[in-house]
Amino acid sequence: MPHRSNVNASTCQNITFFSHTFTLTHPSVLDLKEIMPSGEVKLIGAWASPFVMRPRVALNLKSVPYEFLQETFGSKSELLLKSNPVHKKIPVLLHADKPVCESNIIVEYIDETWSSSGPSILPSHPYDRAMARFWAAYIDEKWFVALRNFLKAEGEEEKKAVVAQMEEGNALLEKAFIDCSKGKPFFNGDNIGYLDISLGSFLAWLRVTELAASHKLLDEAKTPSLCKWAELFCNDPAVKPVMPETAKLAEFAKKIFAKPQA
Ligand SMILES: N[C@@H](CCC(=O)N[C@@H](CS)C(=O)NCC(=O)O)C(=O)O
Repeated sequence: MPHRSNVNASTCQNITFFSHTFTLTHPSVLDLKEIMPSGEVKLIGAWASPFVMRPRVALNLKSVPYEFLQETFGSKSELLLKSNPVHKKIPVLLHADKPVCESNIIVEYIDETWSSSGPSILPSHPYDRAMARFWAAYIDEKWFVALRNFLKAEGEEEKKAVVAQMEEGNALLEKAFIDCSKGKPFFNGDNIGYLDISLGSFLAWLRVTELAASHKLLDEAKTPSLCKWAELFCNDPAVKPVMPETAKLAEFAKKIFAKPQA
């Protein structure tokens, strides 16, 4: 078992031993480190995955130390296949070796399991919780699908149709932000919460898509609240250390979306 080094209480660090990265964040991490058996929390994932970013942000918010087990792009480890035999996808959280799958379910699990550490991730009122879950489902089922289609779209007509879909989605999310945030900086109010994590984890891919297409998808003039929110989200201490760098992600995107030569 690799040894974990001591960490200055006020820093955020990624410490890599062999192929595993240990992410250590907020001040109270030292307290949790003392009471949690080492190796208790592991996350199977990959740095570039927006879905994996969700539990990483949630674990950071709760100051839970974890071992990051990175999958290699294009292959699936035995541990992944054994831990998520239904979908065979990342992320998978292993808590005392018990697997939890599906990013949003993992985020809820983290919130409930470490309820007394850090801010609440799900809103406290049942109606607000229902709305957060509703919009998170919309983001995965509709908004993200349009973003992915934009990357794959061929020809001007196809691109125009996807841009229209994205703009419609962004307008809905701008309105959802105004309703959910109630004048506060985040969907969840004063702190990052469920819906912030759900949408915010796609921001790096959104930037890469904008660069590749030379087209602004999140437009200051059309969605001013979302643009302001996006900046705050990216600069949050729970987010910054796990947000993929745009240039590195753009390189990775080029590799995975490269068309085979005829
Ligand atoms: N609904 C899943 C989606 C996870 C997902 O699509 N993960 C991708 C990586 S970004 C994956 O594992 N893909 C491998 C595959 O599709 O076989 C979640 O929210 O966790």
